[in-house]
Amino acid sequence: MSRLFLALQGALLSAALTAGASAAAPPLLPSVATVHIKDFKYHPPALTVHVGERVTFINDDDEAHTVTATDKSFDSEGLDTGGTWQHVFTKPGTYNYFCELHPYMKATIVVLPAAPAQ
Ligand SMILES: [Cu+2]
Repeated sequence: MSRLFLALQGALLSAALTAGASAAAPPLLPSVATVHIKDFKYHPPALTVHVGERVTFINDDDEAHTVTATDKSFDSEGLDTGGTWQHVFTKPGTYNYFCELHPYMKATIVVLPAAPAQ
């Protein structure tokens, strides 16, 4: 095998690896709850977590959706089919959120103060 051929092969391989890496979804971190978006609804529509806890959102619909706080404190931006987004809640409160693409889609997350250490 010529030196040129080997160099070309290496370049192609690294290009393929780079393309694969950018196409893959980021790995999900551990979370206390998962909200599924299905049939233009958030499931569950009401959820309670504690400060510092992470929530996962998964779009199971064929349509794109967003997870957007009415107070704009968080925004997933567009999630395609199978798209995931994770958010850690850092302040207690009641967070109403909706889908920017379908504003009639609404749900709530209540964030309680951090759970006491066990
Ligand atoms: Cu939507």
